[in-house]
Amino acid sequence: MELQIYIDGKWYPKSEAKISVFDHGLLYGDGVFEGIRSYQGRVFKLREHLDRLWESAHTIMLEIPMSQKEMEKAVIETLKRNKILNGYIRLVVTRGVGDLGLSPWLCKRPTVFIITDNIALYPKELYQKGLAIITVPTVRNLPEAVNPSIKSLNYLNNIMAKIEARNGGCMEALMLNHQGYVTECSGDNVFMIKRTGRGNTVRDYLLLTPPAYLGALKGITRDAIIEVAQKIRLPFAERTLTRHDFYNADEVFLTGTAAEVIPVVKIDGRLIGEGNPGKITKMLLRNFHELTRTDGVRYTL
Ligand code: PXG
Repeated sequence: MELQIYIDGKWYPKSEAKISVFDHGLLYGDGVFEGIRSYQGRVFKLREHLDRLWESAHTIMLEIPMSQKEMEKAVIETLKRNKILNGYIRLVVTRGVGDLGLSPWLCKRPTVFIITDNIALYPKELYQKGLAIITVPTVRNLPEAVNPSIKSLNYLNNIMAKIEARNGGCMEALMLNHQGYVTECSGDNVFMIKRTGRGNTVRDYLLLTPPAYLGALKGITRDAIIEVAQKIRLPFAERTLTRHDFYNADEVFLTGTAAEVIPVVKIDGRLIGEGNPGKITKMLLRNFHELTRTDGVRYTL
């Protein structure tokens, strides 16, 4: 059976799931979206994703034409129709169909669509060996322009970064803000760990990540990792961090819905720690997986 896609209250087979060329989501990138995971029939942090979607929409003055409860039902129904227990969910709300001018108020009704699919996991060896990343020339969008905390359909800033990383032989880009401080990667948040004591217990380490206001998305996985750190009593702080701080970290990792937690072992040619995924990163990943088994909105097929 073909994948069934939700568009504005109805489901269509993938080959017939189409949006107008006059939709401002396409013409101007005028819209917002979310990427969500489900694990064993639990939609991980669904409420948090919906809150973020509603916040993004509120900032761009886009009124989502349904309630959060209705959206939750539509997501779960789409998963059920596709018989997906472990999957990826892409939720998109565009300004809708308008004319060839920018004017969003001429768009009559926002378009809502939901794609659920089986998740394309990253290769296992990435998690075992770790990733090499590279700082790219394109800086992260200024918070004073289009705030990176808005998960908008305008992803060119990140796509430029992704291209530059690939040109430099890496899969992911480390993005700085206009002042040169580390913000995040093209599709993931970034964390570092610094040993502060002898290293016998987690209390001897400090988990650090840049504050979102420097120019990062407030990642749901980022929040989940902070939650896990608190649970295992790993000290944590948000801090303004430079590339120098990251080069000299003991461990570095990325977080995102698709990637979960990916260890970083090289940045701009500098080895991080011993050049292998670190023990605190592994501990966080184990605890994160535990959280995905217990958290989230449940459904059955
Ligand atoms: N930063 C940015 C810029 C993102 O787009 C994250 C951080 C991580 O946020 P979450 O909430 O997922 O922990 C994201 C989200 C992809 C892809 O195909 C990645 C994202 C979104 C859409 C597609 O790699 N990452």
